[in-house]
Amino acid sequence: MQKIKKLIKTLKNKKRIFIQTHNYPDHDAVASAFALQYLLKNFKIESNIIFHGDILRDSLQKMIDKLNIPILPHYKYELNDEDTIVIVDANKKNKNVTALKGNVAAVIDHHPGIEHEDLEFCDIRSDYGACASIIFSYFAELMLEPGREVATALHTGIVFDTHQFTRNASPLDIETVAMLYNVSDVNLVNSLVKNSIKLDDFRQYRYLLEKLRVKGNFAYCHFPDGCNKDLLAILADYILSAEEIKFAVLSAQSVEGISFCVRSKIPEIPANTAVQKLLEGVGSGGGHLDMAGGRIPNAKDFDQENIFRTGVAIANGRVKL
Ligand SMILES: [Mn+2]
Repeated sequence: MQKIKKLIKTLKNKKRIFIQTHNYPDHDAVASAFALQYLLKNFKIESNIIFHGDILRDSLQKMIDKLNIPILPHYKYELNDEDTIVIVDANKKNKNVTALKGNVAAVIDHHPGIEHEDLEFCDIRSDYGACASIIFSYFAELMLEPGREVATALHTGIVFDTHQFTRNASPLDIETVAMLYNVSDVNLVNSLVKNSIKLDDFRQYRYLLEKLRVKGNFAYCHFPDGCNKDLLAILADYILSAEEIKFAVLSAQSVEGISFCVRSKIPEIPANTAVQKLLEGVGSGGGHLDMAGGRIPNAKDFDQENIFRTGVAIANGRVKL
């Protein structure tokens, strides 16, 4: 049976359905939820899009506003045990997905992960650079055309998540965008991509350039006054754009302790194992080979010097990963 037919069958007779993105959703997560909602509606299955956390980037808020994406914080609905949840762009039991009331029936994700046995539907394809590409494959299976808004959202999600086809992009993502290209509002996509930061963010850029510590091919900076998670990721990519830097770590004070963003350009230093080594005993983290995130829940356990020393040792190959 086609994947999508199975999902539709799973959701057909459920009472209330919620499509939940990962916490602090990004463009890909919101686009995936929006497109899935549209697809289900075609089969007379109503659903609501929910998330936990905040919409951090103005660029994402602009996408939501311009495309009229009906996404709301989960507390706006009173979820109960009879509700059904579909998680997109993340997996059940992930640290970045708040467990809500209701039963998680389905997961659609492109991050490496396990298929939890209690799920009625699970579609994990880690060879895709964006969850939006997986969602579009359902449209293709059904020969269903996404409308202009949905096509624009999917197109934006793929471009952002693959960092304009430079990160984990597969031919599948490129083929998807090629198919969406004639339907989507390309000017809007380009404008969302090009205007991804605000003038006010330059304060954090200045701080970074002044305080960045570099040793060999390793770079580290801590933001004691905090830095929003999305901007931290943008700054980490920015540092890595320097040819000499191969491995970069940024950390920032946050309400949840200390947040980490790790980037690597070399296979010998997988970002996901490096972050675990860096936070060993005091926190946790995970992600991809080239990008990862982590957290030390208790700020008291954070030792900036130790992070720098460990980072240098990893970069030198003195610490086995
Ligand atoms: Mn994604």
